[in-house]
Amino acid sequence: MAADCLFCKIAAGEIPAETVKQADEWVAFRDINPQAPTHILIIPREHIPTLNDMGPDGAGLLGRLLLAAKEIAADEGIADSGYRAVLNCNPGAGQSVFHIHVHLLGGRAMGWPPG
Ligand code: DGP
Repeated sequence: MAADCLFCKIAAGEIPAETVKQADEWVAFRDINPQAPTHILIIPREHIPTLNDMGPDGAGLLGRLLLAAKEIAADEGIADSGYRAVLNCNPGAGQSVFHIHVHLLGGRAMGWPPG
């Protein structure tokens, strides 16, 4: 756990969040500033600042985060209508919290390319 990390504190239960699902390795909770009717963040409990900090040994964890997004999309009723699972890396891509997280967004039509 990184002492000054917001998402480490959420994962540890030190800062409240609306948790929707969790497992040994990850926690999923609703985004405080939702960009779609469903907007959930899936974070590893382990502190990893960005995707750039992951090596080949992170492949399993990354896969399980995406599979968690798939399961939660089904729970939220957006699996068939469609959803997006995205991971922003570094400020140029919009990352503002430096503890990796998958955004699960759905419940509305989405454009491409993203802004
Ligand atoms: P990103 O910009 O990709 O790093 O996404 C960070 C997201 O985290 C952003 O959509 C807003 C969300 N967020 C920031 N602070 C909090 C918080 O305290 N609680 C919750 N639930 N979400 C937060």
